[in-house]
Amino acid sequence: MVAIPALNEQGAIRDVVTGVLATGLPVIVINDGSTDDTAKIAAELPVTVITHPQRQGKGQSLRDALAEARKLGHTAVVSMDGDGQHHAEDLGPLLRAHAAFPDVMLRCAREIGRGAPSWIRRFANHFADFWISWACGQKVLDSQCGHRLYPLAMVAAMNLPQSEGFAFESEMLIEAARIGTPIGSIAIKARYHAGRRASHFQPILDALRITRMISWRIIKRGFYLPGLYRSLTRSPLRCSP
Ligand SMILES: Nc1nc2c(ncn2[C@@H]2O[C@H](COP(=O)(O)OP(=O)(O)O)[C@@H](O)[C@H]2O)c(=O)[nH]1
Ligand SMILES: [Mg+2]
Repeated sequence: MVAIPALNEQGAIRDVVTGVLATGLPVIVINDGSTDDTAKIAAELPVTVITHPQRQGKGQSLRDALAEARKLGHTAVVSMDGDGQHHAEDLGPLLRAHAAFPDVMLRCAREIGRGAPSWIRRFANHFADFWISWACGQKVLDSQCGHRLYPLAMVAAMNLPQSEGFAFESEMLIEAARIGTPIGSIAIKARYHAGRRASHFQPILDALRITRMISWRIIKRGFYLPGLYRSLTRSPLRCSP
């Protein structure tokens, strides 16, 4: 099942959803208190919709999607942004990688034609990758990419992170690694569309939440120096089919 968190995505949600439905996969849209026409558009499409009357954040939206997918008996959830940044054409390779590596938590890593729109975003991405890799004890590529595949057996085995907003996705990687899940990626093309709405990522609040969560995780493990060593010396797990 493909989960699409959406906060005010009236401009893109229809195309994103129809692109996924064309692959034959079922879709769940989590409309997180949008104040535009996102709810109306989602209701017109053959998808499951979870509606939050008020914004609860990307973390809660993904937790709801994981719970719903488990209830419906699915074995994995693919998360995909609702703004058109992720493409349905990457779903085939992602699912093939999952068939070959069913126990791996997979992410799409923007490795082909990488070049974030600004140097500050590029720096922030590398900075996040370094700390998250340390906390995971394995090298994690493009840790901030939200196009991922969560095996639900893994989700059932973990203490589901309760962090808010974008920090949830970072903590999922760290908690997955803590219970022994290999973190792998497939290489996808980076796509940045110009002239789109401003990011919902709040540079200070979200970066602070993520930094606080990661530091606490590392401190709790006594600075986890073996993890730092492994993250610096071992190659990342690449699962491209
Ligand atoms: N449900 C929910 N989705 C959110 C929230 N903030 C962002 N998103 C969704 O998460 C995805 C990524 O957000 P975006 O602002 O594009 O972040 P960026 O791509 O990192 O700049 C999009 O599909 C958004 O609609 C939120 O508070 N709640
Ligand atoms: Mg985006």
